[in-house]
Amino acid sequence: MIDLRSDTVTKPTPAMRRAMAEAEVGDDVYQEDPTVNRLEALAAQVMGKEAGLFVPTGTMGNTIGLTVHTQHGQEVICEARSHVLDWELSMMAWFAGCLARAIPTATGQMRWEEIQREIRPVGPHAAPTGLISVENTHNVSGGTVYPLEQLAEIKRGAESYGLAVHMDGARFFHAVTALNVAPAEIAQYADTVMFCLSKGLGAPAGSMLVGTQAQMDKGRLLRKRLGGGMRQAGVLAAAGLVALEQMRGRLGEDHANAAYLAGALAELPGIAVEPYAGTNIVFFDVSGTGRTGAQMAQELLAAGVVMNAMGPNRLRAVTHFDVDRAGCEEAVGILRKLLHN
Ligand code: TLP
Repeated sequence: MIDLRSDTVTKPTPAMRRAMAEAEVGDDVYQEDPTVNRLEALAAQVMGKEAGLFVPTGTMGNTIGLTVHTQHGQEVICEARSHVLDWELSMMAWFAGCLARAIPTATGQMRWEEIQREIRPVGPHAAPTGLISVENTHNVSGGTVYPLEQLAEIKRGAESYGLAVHMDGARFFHAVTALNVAPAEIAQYADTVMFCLSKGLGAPAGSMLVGTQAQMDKGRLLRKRLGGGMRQAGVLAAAGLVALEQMRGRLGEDHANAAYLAGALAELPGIAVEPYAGTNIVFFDVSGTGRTGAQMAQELLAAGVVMNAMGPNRLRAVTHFDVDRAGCEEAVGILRKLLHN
C-alpha cells in the first residue's frame, strides 16, 4: 500500500524506537519526567518562547491554546476552513465556550483588514472578540504558508486591540522549511503556537504548545482537566525529541515529492491539480474523469494507493518519509493506468 492519506500515518523511525525503549521516565503530572521536561524545554528554545507543554494531540494543543486566551462567551476569529473550526468537533464551543467568527479566504491566510472588520464593538449586543487563531500551514487550502509580513501585520494589529494570536502550526516546520527561516522568526508573530510531532516529523504521538510560562502553567491545568495528564509520558517524549532534533531537516524531501506529484498528476487526463503551495500537500479535482472523489479513492485503494477524498470531487495527497520518490512515481503510474482503462 502506498499511503498518501496523511503524514499522520508515519511510523516511528528505528532511532525513535530505541530512544523510547531507553527513555528515562517519571510521573509527568508531578512534572518529574526528565524526558518530557527536556522536550518541553527544547520546544520552547527552538520556538523562542518561555515554556512548552507536551500534549497527546494537536487537537488538545489547540483546545488548550484557545482556552488559555479566552473566556466563555467570546468569539475566536479564524479562517472559514480552518482545522479548529471544521475538524475538531466544535471544541471551541464545547471546551472554550466560544463561538467562531469565520473569515473566508481564497488560500487560507487572513489579512489584518479582514480581521479588523470582524472585531466586535464593545456594547450590549455583540460577543466580545477573545482571540485570533491562524493556521500555518493551512491544511485544506493545500498546505499554504503565511507570508511573514502578513503575520507581522496581524500580530501588530492584534496587539493594538489587546488581543492574542494563537497559531495552529500542526505543520509548522513545513512552513519553516518552505520559507527557509528560523522557527522563532515565524513563532514571534503568535503568542502561543501548537505544532505536531506526530505528522511530518514522524513521532508516534504528541504535539507541543509553546508560549509564556504563565500560559503554560494555566495550560497544564487545562491539560489535566481534559484527561491529558499522561504520567510516564517520557516514552513518547523520547520519540518527540528525536522528531524535533533529527527530522526537521529532511522535510524538504517531502516538499520535493509533493512538487513532483503536483506536476505529474497535472498531466493525467481529467485531473485538475490545485495550485501547489510549496509544502507537502497536493489537492486535485477528479470531476473531469467522470468519477466522484469517493469513487476515485475507492478505485485507487483497490489498486494499492490510499488517498483521502476531501469534498465531493477533491482528493488529497500528503507526502511524508514513509513514501519515497519511487513510491510517488508508482502512485502516479497506478492512477494513470486506472484512467486509461
Ligand atoms: N489533521 C489531520 C486530519 O484531522 C484532517 C490530517 O490528516 O491532516 N491542525 C491541523 C492543521 C491539522 O491538520 C490537524 C490534523 C490537527 C490540527 C489535529 O491534530 P491531531 O490529529 O493530532 O489532533
